[in-house]
Amino acid sequence: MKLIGMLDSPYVRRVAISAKRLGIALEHESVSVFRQFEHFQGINPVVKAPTLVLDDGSVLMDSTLIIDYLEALAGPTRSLMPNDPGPRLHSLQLIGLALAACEKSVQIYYERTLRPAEIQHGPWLERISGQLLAAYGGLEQALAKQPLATEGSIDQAGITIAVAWTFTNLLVADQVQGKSFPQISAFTAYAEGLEAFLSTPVE
Ligand SMILES: N[C@@H](CCC(=O)N[C@@H](CS)C(=O)NCC(=O)O)C(=O)O
Repeated sequence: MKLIGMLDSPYVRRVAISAKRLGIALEHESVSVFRQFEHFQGINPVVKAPTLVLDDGSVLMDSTLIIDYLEALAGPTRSLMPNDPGPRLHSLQLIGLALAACEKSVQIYYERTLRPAEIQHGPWLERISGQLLAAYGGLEQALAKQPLATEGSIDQAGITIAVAWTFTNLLVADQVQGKSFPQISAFTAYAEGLEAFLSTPVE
């Protein structure tokens, strides 16, 4: 199976890291959705990263759906998600916040880099900046109340939070200040030191 997309995408990176933690080997082809649009289109006409190309040539897109499929391949003993409904709901809530933070970071970046400066829309930027801070604020509170496990382990919520925070700090660092989010910063520093993260660097 081949994972298509660049590791500067938090969605691609969370799939690549999850696959490693699930013990699933993926080939990786780093294709840019912008600079290599036509090549990407040949693989997936919708041009969304990540795209997973299966061994029979069929295609699956969206990081959460790809991870769901990888989880099914890996089986329940290797799962990165808690099984019981209560802890699972908590994990899903954290993942939802982290994915919203990724989405808002991407929107801010696209607004700044893809739209000509003279037609950038201030109220829209203000709205998505507020949403980004709300997502990280929710995560910070949740981690302060119930820290994520460390000591060598990491689950899907942890992977997605750390990937999101690294991404936001690379792309739109001015939007967030580490000192306002000490729990998220400390957890990300821990996660980025794990082998699965170190061997999956942002391109
Ligand atoms: N919900 C999707 C979001 C994927 C996404 O937006 N990827 C970006 C790259 S970071 C992309 O494909 N951008 C190109 C486009 O949307 O045209 C997921 O989780 O995979």
